[in-house]
Amino acid sequence: MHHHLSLFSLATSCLVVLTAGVPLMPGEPIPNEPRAPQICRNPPKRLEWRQMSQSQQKSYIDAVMCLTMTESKSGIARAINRFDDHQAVHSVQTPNIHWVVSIPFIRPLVDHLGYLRTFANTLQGHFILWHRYLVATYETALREECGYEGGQPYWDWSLDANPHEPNSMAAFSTDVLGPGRYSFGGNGDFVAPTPEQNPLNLTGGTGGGCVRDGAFTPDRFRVNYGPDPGCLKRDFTPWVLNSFADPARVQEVLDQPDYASFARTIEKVPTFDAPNIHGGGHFGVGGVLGTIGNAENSPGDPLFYLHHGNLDRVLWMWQQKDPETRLNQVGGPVVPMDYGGQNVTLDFTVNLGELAGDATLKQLLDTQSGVLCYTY
Ligand SMILES: [Cu+2]
Repeated sequence: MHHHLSLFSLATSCLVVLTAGVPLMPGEPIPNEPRAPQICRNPPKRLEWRQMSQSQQKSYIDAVMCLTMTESKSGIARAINRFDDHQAVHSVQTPNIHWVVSIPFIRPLVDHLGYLRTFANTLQGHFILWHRYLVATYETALREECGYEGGQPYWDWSLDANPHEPNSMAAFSTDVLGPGRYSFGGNGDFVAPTPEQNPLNLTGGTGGGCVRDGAFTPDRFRVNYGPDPGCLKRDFTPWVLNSFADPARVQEVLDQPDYASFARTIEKVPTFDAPNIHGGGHFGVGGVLGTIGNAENSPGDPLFYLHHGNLDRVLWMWQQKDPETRLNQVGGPVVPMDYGGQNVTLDFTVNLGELAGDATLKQLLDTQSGVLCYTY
């Protein structure tokens, strides 16, 4: 059974918002009440997948499977279970839904680049902090609803990328993407994409079909949400992973002097000519046809949370270099790529629909603010 928002509860939450005086952006979904302040005690420590013991890896995979067997509560149509919920919230919060319809100059840009459609809250100042909140909310669901006791793992792809051998498949042959029952599995069978499926003309894909090994094979796991329900798909694209996940690209991000430039360098510009660490995990693993490279629905691949977990760790490491400043600083455009336009501020509010309370960017800067509670 699905949960549905009644008109009454919509009206009630709207009333709460108006009473609280929170400004509503045009086209924004109706916010929830802010999460009650909590104190962060015993923050779980997030580990690289290969730092975890086999039993820790098993308990993580078991908890993800548990989410897929727990009833949805996002209220989003076609989200069947709690795993789907997080994918669905990512999917509905795309820039085209939020902004493009009402901002004419962005429309031709999006239609031309295609890429902008690809990721929720992308190329905006709040991109990395919105994703921090999504990953942390998923981690909380694993812990509170599925008995997982650890932190959200991450995949440090910079350990595996080899920029000097762009065609090497070695980065895909580690224990992260291994074939074992408690690994994330490998490539899909080769499928040649049609031109319509590949508007950005990404070359070098080696897969495209269903994942045949690891924990998320078709007999155990199904992508329910999005335009392509069915098996989990991968389309390993080695040149993208090897160049985009290059340790030098990570260092370039860590060397940025302020939040706005940090945020911009993580994503760069929407083209494959500009290697950027965000695109590395998505297009290196997902290519043209893989789930994690797909449109709004990249969180349909459980590996999404390890990829974004690592991006979040890069943010955390950058913040640790100057916490006094960097736990109190945001920037970057409200509108995708609108550099020079309105910037996000510390009290800019983001939401995850019904999955969690609304949060300000200030609350999301600190991984132990109480709204968040984890460490690396
Ligand atoms: Cu992403």
